[in-house]
Amino acid sequence: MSFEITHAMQVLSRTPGTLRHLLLGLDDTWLHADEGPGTFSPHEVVGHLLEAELTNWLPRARVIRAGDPDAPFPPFDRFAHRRLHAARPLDELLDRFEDMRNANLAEVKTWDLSAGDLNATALHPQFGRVTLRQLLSTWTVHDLGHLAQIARVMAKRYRDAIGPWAAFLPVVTDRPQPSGWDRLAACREPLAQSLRVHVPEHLTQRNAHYGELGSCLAERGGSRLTLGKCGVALP
Ligand code: NI
Repeated sequence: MSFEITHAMQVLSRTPGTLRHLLLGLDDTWLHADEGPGTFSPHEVVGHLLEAELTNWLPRARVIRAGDPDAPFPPFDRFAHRRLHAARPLDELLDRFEDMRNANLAEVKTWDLSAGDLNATALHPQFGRVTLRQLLSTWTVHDLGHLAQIARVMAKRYRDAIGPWAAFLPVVTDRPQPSGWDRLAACREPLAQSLRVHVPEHLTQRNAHYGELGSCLAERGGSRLTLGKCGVALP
């Protein structure tokens, strides 16, 4: 289906309220559940969505709007919420997210986007040229993906409790726990920040030599380290 900005805004404007109704007042055991090391809890998803609202979607859309088709996007750290928002209460994060989302949607409305405007481009650090239409579509799908993730993480808390019904409820078996190497990859950014070292991406790929990553980190932290929140210990 083709992208319509008014239709996208119907979804984007509802996300803060959807999160508020789904999460506010829930016990911490729901809010801080996750799918294993390196994965997001519902509380972390809200912090991540807030951070994306502040530093990803509109800052990047403004780069496209400025008119240079090859201007680079500002970087986005998808783990920044772990540094910035981990200790903040959920109601505060939800309020801030809602305020930022409303402000961002109000700004997009003032642009009165034409089809030509939506075809304007800038440079994504990994994908190269992307259009404003793709960026705004992704903003919408990113919300829906994280809402689905929250529902999945919460459902999995009762995976054992539902007994044989698990066979008919794939939400409790989708996305199995990441493997060791997936965990390393997911932890690369927070790890690099917490240890103040650069961890090259190729060292966290599946085909990397385990000892290479170990020795790279050991230079700074001794012979045995735990990788940030993901809890993978290196020899
Ligand atoms: Ni995300």
